[in-house]
Amino acid sequence: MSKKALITGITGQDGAYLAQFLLDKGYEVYGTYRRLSTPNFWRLQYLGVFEEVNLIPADLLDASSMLEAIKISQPDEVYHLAAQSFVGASFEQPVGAGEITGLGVTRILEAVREINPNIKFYQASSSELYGNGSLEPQSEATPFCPASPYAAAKLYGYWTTKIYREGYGIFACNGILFNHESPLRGLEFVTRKITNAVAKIALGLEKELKLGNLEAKRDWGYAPEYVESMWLILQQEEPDDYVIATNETHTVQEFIEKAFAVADLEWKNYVSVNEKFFRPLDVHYLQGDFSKANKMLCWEPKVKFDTLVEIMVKEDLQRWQKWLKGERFPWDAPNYPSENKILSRMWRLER
Ligand code: NAP
Ligand code: F7E
Repeated sequence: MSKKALITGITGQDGAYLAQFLLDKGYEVYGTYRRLSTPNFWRLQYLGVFEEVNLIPADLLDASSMLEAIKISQPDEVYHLAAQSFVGASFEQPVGAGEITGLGVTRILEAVREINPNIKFYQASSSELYGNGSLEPQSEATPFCPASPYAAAKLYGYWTTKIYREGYGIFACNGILFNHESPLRGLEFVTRKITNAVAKIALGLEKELKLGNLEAKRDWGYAPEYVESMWLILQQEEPDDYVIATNETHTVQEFIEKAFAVADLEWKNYVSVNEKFFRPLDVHYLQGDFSKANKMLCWEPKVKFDTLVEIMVKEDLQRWQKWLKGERFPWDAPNYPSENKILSRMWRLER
């Protein structure tokens, strides 16, 4: 009999890639989605897996819907990926960050404990846990020092996962994943914001790109490779926590330089800095030491920085070219007026 997996947040970047990965492994895949005024299944459709997954309506704010999701799917493995995942927005809605990204973990773990404590549980922990606490590459042993409401909520989720492992004997694991990107990345994250803008500028659809802190350093990997690590983590004999990263670090400016170069454009002619895109606090340096994952899971990243940027720019260019020729396909960008245009219409209190 095939194994069953429940993915919370199946409509997101990682959820869609993980669904595809598990289907390829022969799993029966269930996923939670939340009701939105405009349904958001484009990633599952883009990967051609929408017809193969089983969808369960659920919201992390509603414990009864989490319980229902576990009852319906009766999974062997739960991959808890749903969260309010945008760090910037967590400063605007800090209580929501705690409720959804933090307490949401307890809601689903309680459902697991009540219905079947033998279910294996993966928690989507994050390199944001490290904040600005270390000037050395971060490993499982590096102390956490969160620098946003998002990171504080993820720290709560991280510890809750360990507590359910040690206190209740649940096979519960943290994947401490560093930034991972792809053509399915949300448009407000800096990488996709850049690659989508580069494509539009190259095709004469846009003239400029406004960004915030260009000096922040991130360890950027390729999302399809990172979802494999989630599965590997749950296939081990013992539950444990693992850093997943590339061990390379690059500034936002380096990403911009490379992305514009892929389209034969000079970035300085188009990019400006706008303070609206700065956060009250930012994480300055992330570089992950994935040696434990390499040793225990035999996992290593293959797609590195230059290739990642090329994949993303080329796919965004291709999509806009097809669009201009009149082709229609599931995709987020055409309905997005650009963040700058949204921000120019947005009211908020001065911080
Ligand atoms: P994403 O694309 O933003 O997807 C997040 C998912 O969570 C979406 O399916 C979203 O649904 C769902 N969601 C949001 N609020 C919810 C709620 N109240 N109830 C139920 N579902 C809700 O994020 P991602 O990049 O795939 O990341 C997956 C997970 O890994 C997240 O927990 C993120 O914090 C964590 N993480 C990501 C990275 C990274 O670099 N990508 C690194 C470390 C950790 P909608 O589609 O309806 O919005
Ligand atoms: O920002 C800077 C920004 O929003 C990266 C999430 O998946 O990874 C992600 O969080 C850096 C920051 O990702 C703009 O200030 C400059 O220093 O793409 P980001 P993030 O905050 O690193 C972690 C691991 C997660 O867990 C999260 O879920 O880029 N930056 N200018 C900008 N960032 C954005 N978004 N927009 C700008 O205009």
